[in-house]
Amino acid sequence: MTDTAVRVASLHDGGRSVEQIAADEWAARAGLDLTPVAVSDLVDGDRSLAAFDTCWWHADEPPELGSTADLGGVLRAFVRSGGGLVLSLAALTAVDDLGIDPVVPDAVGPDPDGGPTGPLIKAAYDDHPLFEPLTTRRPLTRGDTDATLARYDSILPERGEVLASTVSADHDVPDLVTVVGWSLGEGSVVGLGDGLVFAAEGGDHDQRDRLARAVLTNAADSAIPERPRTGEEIAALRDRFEDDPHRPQFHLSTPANWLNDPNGVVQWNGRYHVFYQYNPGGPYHDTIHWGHAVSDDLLHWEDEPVALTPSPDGPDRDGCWSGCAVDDDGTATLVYTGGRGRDQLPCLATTDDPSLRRWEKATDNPIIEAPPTEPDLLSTEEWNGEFRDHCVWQDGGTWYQLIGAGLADGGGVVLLYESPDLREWEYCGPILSGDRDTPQETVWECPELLDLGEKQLLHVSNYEDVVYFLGRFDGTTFEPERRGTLDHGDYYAPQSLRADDGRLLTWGWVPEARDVRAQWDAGWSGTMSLPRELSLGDDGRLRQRPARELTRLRGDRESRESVTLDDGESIWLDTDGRAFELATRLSLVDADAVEVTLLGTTAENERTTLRYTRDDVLEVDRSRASTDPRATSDSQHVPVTPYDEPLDLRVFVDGSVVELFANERHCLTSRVYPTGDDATGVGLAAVGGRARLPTVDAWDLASIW
Ligand code: DQQ
Repeated sequence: MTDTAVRVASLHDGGRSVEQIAADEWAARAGLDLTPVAVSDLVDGDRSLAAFDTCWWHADEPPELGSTADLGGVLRAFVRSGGGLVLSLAALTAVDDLGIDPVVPDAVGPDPDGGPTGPLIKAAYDDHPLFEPLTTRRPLTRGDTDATLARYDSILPERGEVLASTVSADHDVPDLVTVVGWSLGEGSVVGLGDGLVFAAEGGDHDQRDRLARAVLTNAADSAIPERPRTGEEIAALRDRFEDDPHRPQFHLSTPANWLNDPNGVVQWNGRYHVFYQYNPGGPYHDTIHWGHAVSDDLLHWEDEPVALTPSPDGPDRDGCWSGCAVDDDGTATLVYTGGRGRDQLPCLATTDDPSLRRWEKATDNPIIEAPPTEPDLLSTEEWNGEFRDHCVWQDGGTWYQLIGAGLADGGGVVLLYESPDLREWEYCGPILSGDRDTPQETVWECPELLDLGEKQLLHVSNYEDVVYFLGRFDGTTFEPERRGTLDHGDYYAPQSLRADDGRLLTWGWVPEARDVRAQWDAGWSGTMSLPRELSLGDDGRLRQRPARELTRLRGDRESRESVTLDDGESIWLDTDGRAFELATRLSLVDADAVEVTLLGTTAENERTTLRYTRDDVLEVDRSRASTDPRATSDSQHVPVTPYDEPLDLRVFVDGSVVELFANERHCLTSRVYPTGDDATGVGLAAVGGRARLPTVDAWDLASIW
């Protein structure tokens, strides 16, 4: 349809404001066929929308529906029969009253920061007809205004699909959602709570005009993608990233948008379930739901529907944060942190659905009303008390729960509770505190206590690292004997399950190491580590191995035996690709270092270097890993077994993930983002002397999707 063939009804409730007059005048200048229509005429039945393609409600103050409550029925019928409804600025606040979405924007009012600003369009939608005429994904369409704007800040619409967030001057504000679409019958509703202002100075009018024209002329015809609900619909999101070389192929990853901590990991009726912190709104951390994936063999995963969604009236309104799953006498039960305003409190959900898809939240959530008063917990501008994340187990009929927290005078702490029934909890006190020498405001997040037989392992995530303590838990306190770091790279908030065969299997969140803008443009953020088997070695130290099942992903193999490299000598393997495993045993002999090049380009302008040095350090040198300035380039290090012993190295390279295991003890997971199509080279070199590599094996690894 051409612009002039589109008939637009411009809705007014009473007199027209300066902004509405400016909008109508703009439409006339732009040559749109626009007719003012009074709400009262529509409701009284004097007027019909049948002659229109699009109905535009542009309101710089929130509409008061009151006596015009029937308007919802009229507008919904119009959309269902193929019309397009555009709700701009404060008109977006009417979605609840109009029966379009029960969740209304929570950031309503003039922009406290002023312009210039505009929609930050999701990468998946920048060629959608609503945005296609724009020349950038970040158009600064609006200048300064005191009109009332309507945006979703700490919540998301329940039914609508997020199409755009906010760009402000030169930075992205992904958590301020401004453009939402709803598909209703044959038609669509588009809400633009910000971005279109006609009576104000400033802003890029060319981009604004393109946006307004595209939305008004295409709202009726543009299929708005439904918010994905079923496992199949969620899985279909993965298709968008088929050509993304940074996308992992054999790591459990988010279908799209955002993933952080693993949650509720459990083997239930034989199947492995991994839930995870998920934001369906986009690739940024906010409005956290629980995503869900399931596997029969620990290798191949299927996407499941979102398991937990914040309840608009519940204590988890702002997010369902991390938690765990337990078996309560046959009933699968989740204990998680609900966030609302400045409170974060424990909540519970149960299911009798064997697929663990449908969960019912306890009606008396939160199950603990407030953090304890002793010790004095850290409060921040954001939180009344830093008090979250749960590790729950049962022993002799009593339930125990650990919760992570921060101390007001610095350091992290793990708090213990007990309960007869998972609902009534009694506070017992801290089992361990520490890290007082780290900067104030440290919280020990995601504590987990694991029984390794002779010893127990307690790990906490302290904003920087996953610190573990090996020692003994006597039921009241944890006595640490040894401290270490679970993984020295990009790895956080791990969680474990006890498999039916007795193994302890752990996954950690592998965050991105590129900036917010790059994550937005990628359309996805975050992946899980490989599943790892944790155990205690004969030497009383922690062992971490990639789960044994992973060898089943191995395909074509390249092997070299008894490789000796002289000083300065290097060899290149034939292996190329971005999803492979490299396993080698190496001895320094008299070399200062052995270097393993990964993801190297032929021009050598990009390469990631693993460097094993005589100082007993394994380094991941990212200084030349990528020419993209948005990627982190610092080096990461892990101390390893002394150099006079051979080092057994298993390295898993998967798109942008490099996950390495040294001597089944030391782990380092790294993120790198080479840009070259030919960044697939794998090489080995000795530096400062001779090195020996008795075995070198490389396998292509199959995709798990
Ligand atoms: N992530 C969750 C919190 C937890 C943090 C929020 C750790 O529950 O403390 O997404 O990454």
